[in-house]
Amino acid sequence: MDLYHDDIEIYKIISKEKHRQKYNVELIASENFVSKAVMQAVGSVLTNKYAEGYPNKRYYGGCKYVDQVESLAIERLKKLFNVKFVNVQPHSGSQANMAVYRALLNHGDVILGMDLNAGGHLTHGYKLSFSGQDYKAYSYGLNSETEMLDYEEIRQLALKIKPKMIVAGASAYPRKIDFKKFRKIADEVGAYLFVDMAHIAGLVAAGLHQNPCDWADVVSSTTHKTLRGPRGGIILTNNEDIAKKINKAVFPCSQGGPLMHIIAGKAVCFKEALCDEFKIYQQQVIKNAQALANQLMKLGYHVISNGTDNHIVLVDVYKTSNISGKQAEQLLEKVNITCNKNAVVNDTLPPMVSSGIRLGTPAMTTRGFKEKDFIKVANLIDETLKNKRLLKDIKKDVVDMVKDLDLIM
Ligand code: DSN
Repeated sequence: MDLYHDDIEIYKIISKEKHRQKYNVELIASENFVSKAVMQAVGSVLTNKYAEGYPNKRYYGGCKYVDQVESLAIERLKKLFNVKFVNVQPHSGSQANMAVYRALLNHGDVILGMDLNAGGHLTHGYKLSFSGQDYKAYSYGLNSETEMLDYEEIRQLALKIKPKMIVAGASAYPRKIDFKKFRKIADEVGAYLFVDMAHIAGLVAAGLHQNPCDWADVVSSTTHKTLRGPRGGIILTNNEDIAKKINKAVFPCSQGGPLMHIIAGKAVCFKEALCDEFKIYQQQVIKNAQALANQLMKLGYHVISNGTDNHIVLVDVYKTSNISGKQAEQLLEKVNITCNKNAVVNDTLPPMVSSGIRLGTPAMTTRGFKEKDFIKVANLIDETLKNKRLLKDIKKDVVDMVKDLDLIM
């Protein structure tokens, strides 16, 4: 039997989602399109297998092949980021981060991470996340003039609050992060440095951004953003003691059986990321983001920090066209451009409304977009937000840009 005959309802919904993905310009900065090989691995019989434990130390029989899969994933990941110890089992980025906290902190310890509204992540100390509830969390923001990280301000805050862990990394920050400077601050206050590189992992793997594994005590990531693998998490470190604690914090502390089909997909993704083509892809991701940012600035938009060094373009639409991020997201969805509302520095609107939109180039670069396409996308965004043409005519232009492109499925 197959899905069509077994469950026509789910089959039809998946078909609609496939159609949506094919005919939309996908600008969600944390999304991407995986290769057929990754898709085959995650849709394989490995989903049937229980394998609690680690390779050659399992709580189940019949693990000889999944041991090979996980060992390959581990070896490839170590090579990709030039690091000594890794864990490929976290089901997601948030679970990876939870394991890092559990491994290195006690309840109530002080942590210092980037404010969610400034571009940080829920798990970097937000009050509604376990990270803000189980630990005493403080946050740093951005310099309101440069709209970039201010390392001296972070240092002063760290000296004052004396965190046990400093968290670096972001979900909506368009600039390079200087992990070496974070290391210096962490050393000065005697804190662990934990880097969550989820957004930029692909850029790091391609050698285009600093490798946080060279500076941090521990690094986490997801595998599905710029890295272009299946949805999931990973943890990396060069410290053997920390590696042992991390392994225990993942299993049995916070997870049971690993998702072996996803781990196989991760292994395929790491192999792809080790190839030369991956570097060319990541270079194009950055060039495309810069083309998009420059064109939006030419059109009069306030792009946070006046540009980008990575895959993200953060635009203050409220300042430019007096519509909220929420309205912009909804309008753009009507013309088949998908993005998300996002808070900007010192946002005056509530988070569910926001002044900004976050745009990302990884997904459409995978589908073959180059700089000229992103200039066109900027123009279409502008026409939509400023109501310059009928939405149905703009939508037709958007669909024309994507209808002949492959969706790797
Ligand atoms: N929610 C993800 C993002 O969109 O950036 C981060 O986990």
